[in-house]
Amino acid sequence: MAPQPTKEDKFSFGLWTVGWQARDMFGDATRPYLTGVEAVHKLSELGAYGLTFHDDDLIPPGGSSSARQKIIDEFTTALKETGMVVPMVTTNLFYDPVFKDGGFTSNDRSVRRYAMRKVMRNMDLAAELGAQIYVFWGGREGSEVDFAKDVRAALDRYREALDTLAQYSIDRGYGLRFAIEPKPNEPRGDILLPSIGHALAFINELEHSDMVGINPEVGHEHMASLNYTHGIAQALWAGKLFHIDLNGQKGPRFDQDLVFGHGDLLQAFSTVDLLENGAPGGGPAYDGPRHFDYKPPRTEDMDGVWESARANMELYLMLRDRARAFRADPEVQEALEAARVDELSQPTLNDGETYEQLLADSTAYEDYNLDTPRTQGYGFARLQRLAVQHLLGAR
Ligand SMILES: [Mn+2]
Repeated sequence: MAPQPTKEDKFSFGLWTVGWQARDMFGDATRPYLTGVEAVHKLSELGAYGLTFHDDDLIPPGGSSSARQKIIDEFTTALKETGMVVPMVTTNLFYDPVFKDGGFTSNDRSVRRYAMRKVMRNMDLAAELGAQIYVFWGGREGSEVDFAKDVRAALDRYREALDTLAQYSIDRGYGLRFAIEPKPNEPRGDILLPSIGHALAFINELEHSDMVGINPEVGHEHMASLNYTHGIAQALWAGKLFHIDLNGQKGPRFDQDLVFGHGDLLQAFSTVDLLENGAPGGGPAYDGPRHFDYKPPRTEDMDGVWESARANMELYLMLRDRARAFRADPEVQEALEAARVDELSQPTLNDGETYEQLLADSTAYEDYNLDTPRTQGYGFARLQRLAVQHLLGAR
């Protein structure tokens, strides 16, 4: 029997995921429009605790302010009725043709000013709904023509926008924390802040860097052939894993947004193991929302959409169970010890040891017997075999 999600598991979905009408580059919508209210009720029934949205998913752009208010009121009522929350909100700075050269980094200054206003307006709503995280995915921030984009100036403008918006959140007492979502390409030929590492380096240059972290997406890192588990581990190491986008991707190709784990299942296992058991000494290393940013397959009707939403949560919970069993297995513990995984936590120098003392230690170099480390096995193969046995329920 597959595990059942509950609100304590903190699963959240983007309204643009289950609400995706499956319009793609080559074909029209295959599914009806889904309102925020319907998504809240259905996801709550399925065991999710939160719904996230872009400004334009919840409120179709171009409507009157009374129409906008009506949608917000009905949405708020649905949240109250179900106990669902809005942990994160984000802005659509990519769909409207005005953003064809980006929002914060468009060469056209007036577009940049409009983009900042659009974000501020939606930050007001985010705060009103109690969101704690505000995500920035700069899908149009980039170029196809290297000569057309002064990347250093673009990064200056990106920084200016985030510094200004951070100040806005502080001054209004919104308490939002920002999370940058890296992606290497698509829709732009090349996107700025293409990987977790680029984003982390950028954050260090911000005025309010303490309130800015990242929102790494599985598929985006895999599109760049990078290891997602390693990426979020580095974000955790830097104290910057503010939010997470779980989905699946089959290697470097177009952004597939598959169900979580429906790409690299073994790496999804190590991701869940890190999130759930990766704190120093064990236990969850991350306590934020387990957010799914995926696309239900275009072949599906609404029943299939909810089936795929279930699949995300169910897979996460199955992997969480497997990861707990893996960690509790005495043979795995023995294999971890044999692989000297813990030894890496031991500082390389002795307590208080200086490089002078290291230089004076002949056992570290002059008398070091290289034969032993050259010929020893590390036992990692056994660990991987045990991991796969647990993943497939053979143990
Ligand atoms: Mn994606």
